[in-house]
Amino acid sequence: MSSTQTGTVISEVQNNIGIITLSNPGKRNALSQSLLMAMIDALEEFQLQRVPVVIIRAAAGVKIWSAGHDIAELQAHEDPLGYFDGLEQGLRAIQRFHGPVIAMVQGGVWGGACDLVLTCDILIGDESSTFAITPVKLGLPYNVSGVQHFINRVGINIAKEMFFTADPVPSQRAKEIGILNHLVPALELEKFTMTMALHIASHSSMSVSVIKEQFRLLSNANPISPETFEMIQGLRKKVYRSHDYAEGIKAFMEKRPPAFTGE
Ligand code: YXS
Repeated sequence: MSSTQTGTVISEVQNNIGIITLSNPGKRNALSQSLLMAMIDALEEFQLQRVPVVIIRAAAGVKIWSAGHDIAELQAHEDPLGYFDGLEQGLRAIQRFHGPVIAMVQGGVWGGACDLVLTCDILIGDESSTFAITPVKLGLPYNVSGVQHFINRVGINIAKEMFFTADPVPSQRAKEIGILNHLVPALELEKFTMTMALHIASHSSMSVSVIKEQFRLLSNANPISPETFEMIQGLRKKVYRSHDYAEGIKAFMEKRPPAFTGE
């Protein structure tokens, strides 16, 4: 078993299964540019080593799996989720990895990290896992592909409730609405997840890989007209140029509730 610690991520291979452990507890595994680049590097290395399945996890027993996008890296008046943003690059790296990426979750998953685990191919959590998508708490506009991820995963009505309330969805409800593939007792979580990973790895990796790519292409097959895309981008620009977004970031950094004005 080889193990590499790159700053905020530990990557290792166990029985030919790749394991990426988010490892920045002081910042609640916030998805900083450096953490995301380390995750992408680990996936690229696993791809080169022809590792068939990858598990993304946090350290055992954490209360927060990931606090989402690193708010300290968000810039008021700029698109927070542009195509080349680290989070978006990370989500695409997960989608394009040649084999299944399994998210193994204990603790709270917040904001962009919720998009990340929903972008993984399989999601397995224990009773402590919760899932919250939180742009409205920061006055932030989510992006087209991100909203689509949620609609694809939980359906439009549940996705609306998640986005509008920004409330953490507890594990039992997450299982009921399809966020979790499996809800497993904490003590069994690691064994259950590794057993599934090894089971998938025992099948034809070429067949699995091509079927994963078919899912990616079909789930993205929602053509919208250039005018519709430009309208969405225009609406998003109003939000990320707003007072509320600047206030959302400032309030978090000052550790106080935001004073939104709806402008
Ligand atoms: O004060 P220090 O230096 O110790 O740092 C504190 C927090 O500032 C830091 N931290 C973060 N830093 C950057 N980005 C974050 N998202 C973030 N979250 C936390 O970590 C240190 C410990 O935080 P603390 O004391 O609050 O820990 P806690 O255990 O009491 O509470 C854990 C959380 C996760 C409940 C709490 O930290 C929290 O509510 N964090 C923000 C969660 C959130 O709203 N995430 C969304 C980020 S924006 C995003 O992902 C998308 C763009 S969107 O908004 O669209 O969803």
